[in-house]
Amino acid sequence: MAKLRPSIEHVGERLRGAKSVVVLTGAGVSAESGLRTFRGATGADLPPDMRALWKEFDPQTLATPEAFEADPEKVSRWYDWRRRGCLAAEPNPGHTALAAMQRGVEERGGSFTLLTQNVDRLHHKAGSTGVVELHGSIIVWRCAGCGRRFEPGAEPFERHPAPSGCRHGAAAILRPDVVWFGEALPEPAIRAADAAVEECDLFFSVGTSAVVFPAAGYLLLAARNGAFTVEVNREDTPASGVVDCSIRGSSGEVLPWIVELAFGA
Ligand code: BV8
Repeated sequence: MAKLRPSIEHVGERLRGAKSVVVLTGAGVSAESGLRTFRGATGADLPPDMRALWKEFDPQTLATPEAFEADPEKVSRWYDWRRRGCLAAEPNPGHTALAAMQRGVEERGGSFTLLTQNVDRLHHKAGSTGVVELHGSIIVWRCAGCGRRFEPGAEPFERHPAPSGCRHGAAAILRPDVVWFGEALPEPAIRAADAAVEECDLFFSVGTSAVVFPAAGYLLLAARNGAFTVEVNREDTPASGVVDCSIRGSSGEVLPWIVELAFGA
C-alpha cells in the first residue's frame, strides 16, 4: 500500500499536540550560518568556500585519534581554523526556530530534547537549553594527557599543538573536545539521548545526512517505538524512506514555518 504523505500543516498539528519531542540536528542546520557541511550538497549553486569539508579534506588524516597521534600539528591547525570559524558564526532562523519550538513545547507542559551532532555551539547561542552534544564541542579543548578542559579565546593558537600547561610531558597538549571517528560518544550524552528517544512521540531529523552512527540510529529507534518521524533536508538521505514525513527545503525556512503553524508567531 502506498504511504500517505503528511503535509507540513499536519506536522504543525503533531507538534502542537506532542508530549515529548526530540530533534536531531546535523551540519545542514548551520550551513545558513556560513559553516560548511561535511557531506551532501556540494552543488554548483554553492561558492567554493562552502564546499563540503570531506570533499576537500580526508577525515582519516584529520578526524581520528590516529591522525592526531601521527601529526598533532596538522590536526591542531585544522581544528583551530574551524574553531575560529564557529566562534565568528551567528545562529540563523533555523537555530532560532528550534529555540522557539522548545519554548512552545515546554510552555504546554511537554518535554523537549535537542540532540546535536554539531560542535559549533550555535544552538546554545540561539537560546536552546539542555542541548545534548553527541559529538562534543570544538569551542572547548582538553588536555590530551589528563582531560582537563579549556575554553580558549577567539585569537588563533600561538603554537600547534598548543601546550595545555598540565604536567604530562609530551602528552600535555590540547586537542579539540570533539568525538573523532572510532571514539565513543560521551556517556552522559548517550544516556540523555537514549532516555529522550525512548519516550518521544515526535522525532525530527534536521540537516543531517543520517549516515554517521550511533547518532543516525536514533531516528530508527524512535520510528520503531512508534514516534511520528519527520525529516527536514535539502536532499534525500537514507532517512527519507524511513520517516513518516520528509520535507525538502532548508532548515532556515522550513523550521520557522512549522513552529508558526504549531504555536503562532
Ligand atoms: C563510534 C568529528 C564506537 C568532529 C565527526 C554502524 C554502521 C556503520 C559505521 C558505524 C556504525 N557504528 C559506528 C560506525 C563508525 C563511525 C561511522 O558512523 N562511520 C560512518 C561514516 C560510516 N562512527 C563512529 O566512529 C562514532 N564512534 O561508533 O564509537 C566505540 C564504542 C566504544 C568505544 C570506542 C568506540 C563516532 C562518530 C563521530 C564522528 N565525528 N566529526 C568534527 O570534526 O566536527 S563526523 C561528522 O559527521 C561531524 O561530526 C558531523 O556531526 C557528523 C554527521 O554529519 P552531519 O551532521 O549529518 O553532516 P553532513 O555534512 O553529513 O550532512 C549535512 C546534511 O545537511 C546533508 O544531508 C545536506 O543535504 C543537508 N543540508 C545542507 N544544507 C541544508 C541542509 N539541510 C537543511 N537545510 C540546509 N540549509
